[in-house]
Amino acid sequence: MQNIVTRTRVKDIKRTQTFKPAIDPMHMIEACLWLFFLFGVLLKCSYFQFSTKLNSKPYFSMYNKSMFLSTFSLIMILASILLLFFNRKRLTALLITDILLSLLILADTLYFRYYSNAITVPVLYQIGLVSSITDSVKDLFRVNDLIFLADFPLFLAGLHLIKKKAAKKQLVGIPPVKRLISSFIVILISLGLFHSAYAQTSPSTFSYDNNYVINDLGILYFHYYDIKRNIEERYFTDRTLKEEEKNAIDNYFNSKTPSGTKYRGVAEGKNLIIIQMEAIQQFVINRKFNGKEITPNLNKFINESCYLDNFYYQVGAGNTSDAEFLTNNSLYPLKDGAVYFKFPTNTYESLPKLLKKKGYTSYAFHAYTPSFWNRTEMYKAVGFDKFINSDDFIMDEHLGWGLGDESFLMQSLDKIDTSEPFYGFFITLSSHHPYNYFEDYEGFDVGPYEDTMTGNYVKAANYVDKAVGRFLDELKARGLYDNSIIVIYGDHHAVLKDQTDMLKDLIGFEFSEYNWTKLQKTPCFIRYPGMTETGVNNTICGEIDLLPTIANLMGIDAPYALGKDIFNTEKGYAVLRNSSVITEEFTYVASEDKVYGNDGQLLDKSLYESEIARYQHELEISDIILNKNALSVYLKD
Ligand code: GP9
Ligand code: MN
Repeated sequence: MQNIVTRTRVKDIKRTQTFKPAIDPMHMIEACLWLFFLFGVLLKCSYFQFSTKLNSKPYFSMYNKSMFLSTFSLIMILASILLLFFNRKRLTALLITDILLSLLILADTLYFRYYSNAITVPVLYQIGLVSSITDSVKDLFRVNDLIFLADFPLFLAGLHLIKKKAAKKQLVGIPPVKRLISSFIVILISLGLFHSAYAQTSPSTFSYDNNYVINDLGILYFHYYDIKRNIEERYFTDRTLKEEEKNAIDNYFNSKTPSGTKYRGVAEGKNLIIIQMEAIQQFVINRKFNGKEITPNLNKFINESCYLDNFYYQVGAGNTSDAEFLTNNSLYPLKDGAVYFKFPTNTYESLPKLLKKKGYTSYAFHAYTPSFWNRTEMYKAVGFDKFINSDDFIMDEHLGWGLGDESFLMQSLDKIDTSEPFYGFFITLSSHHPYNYFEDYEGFDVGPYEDTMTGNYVKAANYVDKAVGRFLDELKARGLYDNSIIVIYGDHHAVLKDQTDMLKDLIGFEFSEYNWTKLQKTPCFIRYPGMTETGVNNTICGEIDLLPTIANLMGIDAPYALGKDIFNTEKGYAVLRNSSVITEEFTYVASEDKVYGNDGQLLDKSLYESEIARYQHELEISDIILNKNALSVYLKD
C-alpha cells in the first residue's frame, strides 16, 4: 500500500515537471497566421472595393453583405485547399498565396484608378505595355496602398517564431484523413455561404459590366469569373481559322459586287462627326404628337442631309455596344453575348484605324462609366485615340443615367482639337429606357399622356432632338458644319416587344411579327459639305452600311467591310442579327420562319429560300471573322 502511494506521488511529481500548457504555442502561432491570412486578404479586398470608389455605399450596409460574404467564403475555400495539398509546408504556401493575392489586388487597385476596370485576362496579354507606363504606375500609387504590406511583418515574425520553436522537429504534420475531413467540412460550409451571397445578386446584369460582378460578389469572385470565362472561350472553343473558313471569307469578298464610284471622295479630308442617339426610333421623325412636332430639329435637318427612312438597326445582345461596333467596323455583332466583352483583343479594320492612316485623331465620347460594355478595353482594339467618359465631364445637367445629352454634346465639342482633322463619335444616353426620367420635363406638353411611358418617350425624343439641334447650331457657329461629314442615327429599339401597347396611340401600331420586324428602324441622316441630293432616301440599309458609305465619301478603301455603300447600291436590303432579312421584294421574318410581301401578305417561302440564304451568309462570314479573329490573318502588316 505504502509503495503504491509513493509510486503515485512520483508520477505526479514527474507530471508536474513535464507540464504542457493546454494549447501548444506552436499551434497558437499557426492559428494566428491563418487568421492573418483570412482577415488580411479580406481587408485588402475591401480596401480595393472602397478605395477605388467602386462601391460608394457605407462599409457595413446590407448592400455590401453579399460582397463580404462571397469574399470571406472564397478565402476560406482557398485556405482549405492549401491545407489539403500542403502539409508540413502549409505555412510557406500560405505566405506565398498571401503575397500573390496582395500583388494581384494591388495591381487591380492601380489599374482601376486609371481605367475604372479591374484587370482581366485579356489585359494580361498586353502586359508588355507596362514598361512604357512605369511613370503612370508610380503616379497612381498612394500612401494608403501600403496596407497591402501591413500583414507581412506579423506573418514573418510568426513564421520566425515557429521556425525557432521547431528547430529540432519539423512543423507537425497533420494526418491526411484529418486534413481531408476538415478541408471538406470548411469547403462545404463556405460553399453554402457563397451560395447564399450569390442568391442575393442579379447575375443577369453581369454581362453589362464587369464592375457589377465586383460590386455584388467582390474582386476575388470576379477573377474566378473572368478566368473561367476566358478558359471556356480559349480552350473549349476552337479558334483556329480552318482552310475552308478562310476560303469562304475569300470567296465572299472576291464575289462581292464592286462598289460604284458615285460621290467617291467628295468629302475627302473633312472631319467626321457621328452621333449615335440612344433608343431613337424612326417613327418619331416627322411625327406630330398632341399637335406638335416631336423632333423639329431633326425634321429640319432632312432638307440639309440625306435622310434614310429605311435604316434598320442590327444589334444583338450587345445593344448599344453592338450598334457602335456595327458602325465602326462594318461587321455584324455576335449571335450570343456582346462582341465588346468577347473579343476585345481581336484585330479590326475600323473607322478610327482607316482614318488614322490619313492623319486623323479619333475621339469616342460617352458620359457614362468607362467600364460599361467593356468600352475601355474594346476601344483600344477599335483604335480610338481618346475615350472621353463620365470622369471627364462636369456634371452640370443631371438627367437619367448621368449627364444630360445637351451638356454632354456641348462639353464634348470643347474637348476636340479642331486644328487637325478629327473623327468624333458621340454616344448619347439621356433617352434610355424606361424614359421615366422625363416625367418632370417641361419642354413638351404630352397632354393626357403625362406620366405614361408613351408620354415620357415622346418627351425623351423631343429632348434629344433639342440637344442635337443645339449641337448642330454650335457646329455652324464654330465653322465645323461645312467642314465635316455629319452622321446621326439611333442605336436600337425604344420599345420592347411586350410593351407595344404604347405604340397604339403613338403610331397606330397593331402587333404582328411582320409589323414588328418592319418597325425595327432608326432614323439615319448623312450630310457632307456641298451635298445637293438632300431629302428622303428610301434605300433599305442598316448600321453595317455606314462604314463603307462614309469611307467612299472620304475617298478611303474599306476592303473588309461587310456592309454596302448606300449611295452606290442598286438594290437595298438589311439583314438583322436574328436572321430576318428585309429586301425591296420581300421580308423574311426569322421568328416565324415566314416570308411576306411588301403589303404584308404571306408568300411562298420555297421561292425565296436560296436568296434568303445568300443574304444570311453575311452573318456566317461575320461570325467566322469574329470567332476566328480572321482579320488578324488578312491585316498582317
Ligand atoms: C450605357 C449605354 C446604355 O453606357 O450605352 O446601353 P444600353 O443599355 O442601351 O445597351
Ligand atoms: Mn442603347
